Amino acid sequence: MTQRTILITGASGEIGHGLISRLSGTPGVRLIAMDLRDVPESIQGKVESAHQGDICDRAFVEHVMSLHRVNEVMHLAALLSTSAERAPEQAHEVNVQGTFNLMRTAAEQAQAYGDPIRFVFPSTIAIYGVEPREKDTIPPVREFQALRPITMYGANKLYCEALGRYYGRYYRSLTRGDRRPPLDFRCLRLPGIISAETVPVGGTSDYVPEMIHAAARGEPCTCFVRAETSLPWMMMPECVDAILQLAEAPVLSRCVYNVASFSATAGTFADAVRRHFPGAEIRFEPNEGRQSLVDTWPADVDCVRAREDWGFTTRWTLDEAMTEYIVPAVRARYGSTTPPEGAAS
Ligand code: AKB
Repeated sequence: MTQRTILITGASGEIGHGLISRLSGTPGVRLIAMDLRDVPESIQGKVESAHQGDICDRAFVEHVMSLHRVNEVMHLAALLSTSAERAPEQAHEVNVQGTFNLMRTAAEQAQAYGDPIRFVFPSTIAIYGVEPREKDTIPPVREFQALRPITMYGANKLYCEALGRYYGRYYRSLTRGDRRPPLDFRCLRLPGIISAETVPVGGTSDYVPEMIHAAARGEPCTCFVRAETSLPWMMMPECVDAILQLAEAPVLSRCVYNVASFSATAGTFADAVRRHFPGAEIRFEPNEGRQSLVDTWPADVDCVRAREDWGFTTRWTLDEAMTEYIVPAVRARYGSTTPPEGAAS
């Protein structure tokens, strides 16, 4: 059986939780977790080894990678868009220098062992910069269009996509000869992600998960964007599916892919939340700063490439996601007593 030794950075974050829960116990898969924070016990029990440290510290990254002879990296650690806008220089350190440390170390290790390392990198819709006045009228954005991010986070991710393409395709092209490039780089541009299990921190698409979790806890919620604000979305299980589908796909001719399940406005989500949690108090009080970031992110993205090249599929529409995933899971989590939609009283 092929042995996959997967290093997961940002293991204590939202996607890290989802990925580790899904991969843990898979035959032939060894999981190595890395995070700046303490890796919680719930995760430690699911991985072979957990390391607390900073991806900006190159010696730490080298130590962990050489200790385990990693052959796959899923690099999730990053400062998200709102956090990055509040501390742009620190974001650059983590999002660019940290990513460079990982790619460079992985490339060196790949060369030492003569085997490319697969490097899976979640990018984001924040790498796009559409004209706000055209946002709702242009067709779903394709991978090569509107690459004009206005945030530090978007700029960092777009540059790291280019860095990954370099290590995966063009590394030392003048002197490499017949040797393969050291990384097998694969990147997905994620939309807003909604998890029923965890609440995001530091993102600008956090307004939807915030309203869902607040409603399930019976707390009021103030949405920081206008009700008509539209973005592409996907549920956490679909995000984990997509990362694994991409990681497990055979050789690919391209390395960057849009993925999303559906597009919806904040108001549509608020209506859906109110249907399932009739007492939900959701008010719209746009924060002009955060609104201006989201206004440059596309209302929808074109996912044809991902569907054609590696069979990307989604599970749910918004209504199905609420009924089949979000509502049962958040009710189980918070023990909400609000009757489900349509239930007899
Ligand atoms: C954020 O809001 O920063 C992220 C993203 C869209 O990449 N969720």
